[in-house]
Amino acid sequence: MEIKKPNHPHQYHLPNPTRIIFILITILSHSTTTTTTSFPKPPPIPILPLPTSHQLSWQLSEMALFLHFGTNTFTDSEWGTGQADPSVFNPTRLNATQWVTVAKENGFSRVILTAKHHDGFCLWPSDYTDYCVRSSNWRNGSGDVVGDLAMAARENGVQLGLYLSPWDRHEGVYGKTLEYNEYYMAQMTELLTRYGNVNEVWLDGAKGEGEKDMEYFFENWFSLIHQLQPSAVIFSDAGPDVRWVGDEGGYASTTCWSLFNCSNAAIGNTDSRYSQGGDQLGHDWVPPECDVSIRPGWFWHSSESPKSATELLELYYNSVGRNCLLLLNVPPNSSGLISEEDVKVLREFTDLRRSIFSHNVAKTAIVSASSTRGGYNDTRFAARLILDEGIFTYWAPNKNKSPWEIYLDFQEPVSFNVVQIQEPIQMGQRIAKFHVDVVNEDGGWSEVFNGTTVGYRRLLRFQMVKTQGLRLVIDKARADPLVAYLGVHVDTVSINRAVKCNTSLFSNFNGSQVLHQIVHNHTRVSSI
Ligand code: FUL
Repeated sequence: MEIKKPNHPHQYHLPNPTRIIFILITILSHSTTTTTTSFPKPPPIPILPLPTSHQLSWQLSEMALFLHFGTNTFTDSEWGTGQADPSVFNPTRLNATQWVTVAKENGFSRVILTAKHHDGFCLWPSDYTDYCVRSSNWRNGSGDVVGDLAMAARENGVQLGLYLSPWDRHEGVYGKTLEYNEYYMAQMTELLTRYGNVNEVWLDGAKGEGEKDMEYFFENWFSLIHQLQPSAVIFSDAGPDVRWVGDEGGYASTTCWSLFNCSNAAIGNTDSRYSQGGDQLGHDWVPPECDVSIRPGWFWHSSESPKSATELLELYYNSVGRNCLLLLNVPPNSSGLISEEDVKVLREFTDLRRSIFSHNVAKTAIVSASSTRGGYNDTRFAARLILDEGIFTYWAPNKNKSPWEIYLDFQEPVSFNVVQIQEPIQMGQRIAKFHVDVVNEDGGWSEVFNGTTVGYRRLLRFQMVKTQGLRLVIDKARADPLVAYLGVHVDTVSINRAVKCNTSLFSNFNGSQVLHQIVHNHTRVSSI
C-alpha cells in the first residue's frame, strides 16, 4: 500500500508573474499574521447538543454499582408480589460500609440502591406506608438502609443514587392516577430531602402484564427531582438526563451516540435499537447507561453464582468501551453483605483492567498530526496532548483542514491489540467514522480497525500487531474532530479476542524510515 505524501506549497510550479504576486501575498499575509498571532487562537466552537456539568460528571464516573436488596433477597424472588411479610426482612450483618468499600476499591464511583422495588417494600422508614423497614425485625424496626448507605457513601467519597420503582405491587392507591402520583412524589421528596446529596435518580417503566392501568406524571416527577437535587441526573428509558441502553445484557451498539431525541422515546415502551445507538441527528444530549447483573438474577439467590472476571471484562469493553456508563448490579445477600465470591470476581476484574489499561504503549511515541489549530507551535491544541489522560486537553486540527490524521511513531517495533480513543465530549460528540492503520512490512499502511462513533471512550480490539507506527484517520465528523486521548494497550486475556494474541501480524521489519518521513513531513505541513 502506498503512503500518501502530504501536499506542500513548494510542489507548485507557478508561472513567473503569478509567482511574484503569490510571494507578495505570502509576505503580506505573513506580516498580518505576525501582528495578530500575538493573541492565541481561541478554542473551536462546541457543537450542540452538549452535556450539562452533571451529565459530564456522571460520564466521568464510568462505572456504578447497582444494589438490588429488599424482601426479595429473603424470599428467593425477583418480582416480589408485595404480599411478603415485612418480618422476613432481617439482614443480621448488614454493613453498608462493606458495599461502598467494595465499590470504591474496584473503581465504581457511584452506588445505586433499590430504595423501593416493584414489591413496594421501602428500605427507609417512610411516613406514607407501613410496608417498610420500620415493620421489620431488623434492628427492632429502627433501621434505615438508605440512611446507612448515604452515610457510608458520604464518608468514602462515593456518589449515591436511588431507585424508586414506579410500579408498586403493594400500595393500595396504585392504579388511582392522582392518588398514586401524590404518593410517589411524597416518597421521592422523603428520599431527596433526608439523605444529603443524591447524584442519580433511577426509574423505569417495568410493569407486569395485566397490571392496573394508570398514568405516571413524569414531567412533575422530573421537575421535583431537579428542584430538590439540582445535581442529580435522572435515568429512565427516555432520559431526561441519562437513557436506558435498551437491553439488560450490558451491551451498547458499536455505533453509539449520546445524541438522542427524548420525544422519540417512551418510558416503558423502549425501541431497543434506537436506545442502543442513539441518534446522530438528535437534539438532546442523553448518554446511555448499561445495567446488567453480575449474577443471573437482579436479587441475590443462594443457588446463583457470579459471572467470571473475563465475562465482566467483556461487559466493560461493550459498555464503557462504547461510550456508555456500566451499571453493574452486585446484590447483597441475606446476611446483608456482598458475598465473598462476588468480591473475589470484582477484584480479579479490577486486576484485569489494570493489567491492560495501566500501561500505554504509546507513552513514549513521537506524536504528530495532519494539522494543528493555531499552527504547529500552538501547544494548546498540539497532537502530543492526546497522550495526557483525561478529556480536558485535546488535539484540534486547523479549521476545515482535512485529512484529519494523528500519527504515532513508536521508534521501535511494539506489539498491541487494543486502542482506546476519547473525544472531549464537553465540546460535543463529533466523530462519525474513523479507521486505524498500522505500518506494515512493506512500509505502507494496513487497516486494523474501522468504526463509527467514539464519544467519551471507545475501546477497539483487533488481532495482535507488531509495528513501528500507527495512524488514526478520522473519515467523517459532525464538525472539526477533536481527540482528547489515544491509548495503545496489550490484552492477553479477553475471551472474545479476534485471534490468539501470540501471533504477530507483521514481523521482522523495520518501518522506522517510513515513520520518520511521515512525522517529518507533517511537522512541516502543520507549521506552515
Ligand atoms: C427492571 C426490573 O423489572 C428488574 O427487576 C430490575 O430491577 C431491573 C434493573 O430493571 O426494569
